[in-house]
This record gives sequence, C-alpha cells and structure tokens, in this order.
Amino acid sequence: RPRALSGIQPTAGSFHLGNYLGAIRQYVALQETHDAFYMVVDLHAITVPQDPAALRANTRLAAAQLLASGLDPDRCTLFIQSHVPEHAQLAWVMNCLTGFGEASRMTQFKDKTAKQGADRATVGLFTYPILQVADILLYQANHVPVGEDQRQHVELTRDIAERFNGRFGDTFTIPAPHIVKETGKIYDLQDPAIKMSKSASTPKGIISLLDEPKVSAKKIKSAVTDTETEIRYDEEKKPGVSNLLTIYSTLTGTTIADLERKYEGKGYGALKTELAEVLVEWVTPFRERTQEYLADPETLDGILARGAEKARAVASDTLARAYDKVGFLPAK
Ligand code: AQP
Repeated sequence: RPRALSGIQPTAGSFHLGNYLGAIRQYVALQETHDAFYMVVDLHAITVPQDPAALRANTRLAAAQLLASGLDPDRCTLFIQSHVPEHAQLAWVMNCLTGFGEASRMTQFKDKTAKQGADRATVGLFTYPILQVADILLYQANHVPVGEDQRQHVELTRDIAERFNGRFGDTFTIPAPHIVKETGKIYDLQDPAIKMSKSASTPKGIISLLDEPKVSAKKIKSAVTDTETEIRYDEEKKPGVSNLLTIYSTLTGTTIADLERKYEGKGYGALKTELAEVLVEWVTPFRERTQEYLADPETLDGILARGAEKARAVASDTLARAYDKVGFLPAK
C-alpha cells in the first residue's frame, strides 16, 4: 500500500468547512487505499502565541473532530505531533539543508506576515514549512492530502528530499501532493476572492463546524453572490455562486451539472436555503460525534497513545537512517 501523511492545526478550536472539504474528506478516503498517518500538529501551532490550557484542550478537540469526520483508528494512524519527538529532530537536519532564500520564497509566510510585518513574526513561523518537510519525509509518504494553499510546501519537500538523496544516497520517498481540484480551495463566504481561513477578517465568511447549526445556516443565507440571478458554475464571473455549488455538490454527492439543472429558473434564495439545510444535516451529527469523543477522554487518549506508538515505530526507523547518512556517530 502507498503511504499517506497529513497534519492539521489545533489552533482555532473548531475546524472550518474549508479544512473539511479541502483536506479531511481526503484523509477519510485515503485510509481505505493507503497506509495513512494523520496528526494534530501542535508543534506547528506554537509558531504563533498560544495559551497553554487552550492549546491542550484544542488538541484533544481536534483529534475528536477528526474521529467524528470518519477517521477510524483501525484503518489509519492518528496521533499528536509532539508525541513523536522525531519530527523536531529530523526538522533540524532539514533546516540545515534548506537555503535561506529558498525558505524566504514561501508565499504563506509572506501572506501571514504581510499585515504585521516580518520582524514581528517568530523564526518558528518562518521555518515551519521545513518542519513540514520532516513531517512528510519521516513516514516515507507517497501522497500528501492537503488544500491548494499547501502545494508550495509539498513542492519544497520534494526538492529537499531530492537534495538529501542526491547528497547522501537514496533515503527518502519523493512525495506528491494529493489535491482534489474541485475542493482544493474553498472560498470565504463574504469575499469569494480569498480562501476560507481561520484568520479571515470577519467570522461571517467562515463556517466553523462546531458552531450552532443555525449560525452556520445564517452565514450560508447571507453569503455574497452577484447581481445576476442565474445559478451557474463560473469561477471567474460568479465566484460566490460557484463556491456555494461546490460546497453543495461535495456534501451531497450531486454533480454541479445536476444542481444547475435543479435550480434552473430559481433564485439564489432557493439555492442558499436548501444548501443551509444540507449543511445543518451534515454538521448536526458531526457535532454530536465530536462531543461523544470528548466526553470519554480515556478512550480518546488511548487512541492517541496507540497512534503515537505506531507512528514512532516508523519515524524512529527513518530518523536513524537519516542520522546515519549525514554522518552522526551512533550513541552506544
Ligand atoms: N479554504 C480552504 N480550502 C481548502 N482547503 C483548505 N485548508 C485550509 N483552508 C482551506 C486545508 O486544511 C488543512 C489544514 O489546515 P491547517 O489547519 O494546517 O491550517 P491552515 O492552512 O493554516 O488553515 P487556515 O484556516 O487557512 O489558517 P490560516 O488562516 O492560518 O492560513 C490544510 O491541508 C489546508 O490546505
């Protein structure tokens, strides 16, 4: 079986619909075809300041949401990044193989620091793509299910893996991004020119999966569309409507063409009302399942402990090989 690896940050508390449609749905699908490793990336979370108690609670909450989304601990390995110290250890080696200029070209860092200025950012935020390189390579992952915004980081991972293999001999599998074209970028409901993101300027544009369903329904109903009336998929001319069609299509398994037919001659109001219903039907059991996992922390922690053990078995083997290749004297 090919390997898959991906990670998700615990920082916002609730995942948003972009996280689910862009990434988590693919995690669930790939556990059927891949030897899949998924982690809550708490090391990445501290690249920006975190309240310790909130981080701890949100880490459990993230794991509960992944399980509620359909990850099955018998079919995949689910763990917390900091439970596997090899991530930080391999990251150092990868830091020493990455050019400063190369790291400086990462657009996410530029975007994230555009407002506050790069000097106010931590070095951790700057080097986080390199930690991601280590995350992926430790598991010899073939495929990395992510949203479009992460493509550049997977490309960086491929470059560094090739560099390491070229310099020290074949060690790492070269990974490929697994990005689903239709859902790789879900857009903000208030500004369909930008991606739905936890750091959006207004919460009205983001569907947080753990919000009261009626709050989410309201956000769908007040999504920005355009001044026409026709319900048609056209990313360029009708980005708002197209985004709603993508969400609708993915949550129901109906093709966009069928939706266009269904809503022929009907107004945006009908589309939004029915999509709001679809969403409420999906998030209601999701929220319940998340609460069930949270209500039983012993079971949840047991799943995470088993996951960390399985992950460490693979990660420690890869780290030992990498350490040996770079010339570190083995500890006796
Ligand atoms: N809008 C999106 N559409 C599709 N996929 C998305 N992802 C995020 N936003 C969208 C994917 O979700 C996965 C987990 O993301 P993350 O928790 O690592 O954090 P992120 O990319 O930093 O998420 P945000 O909300 O977009 O946060 P900020 O505002 O900090 O940038 C990833 O696979 C990501 O691609």
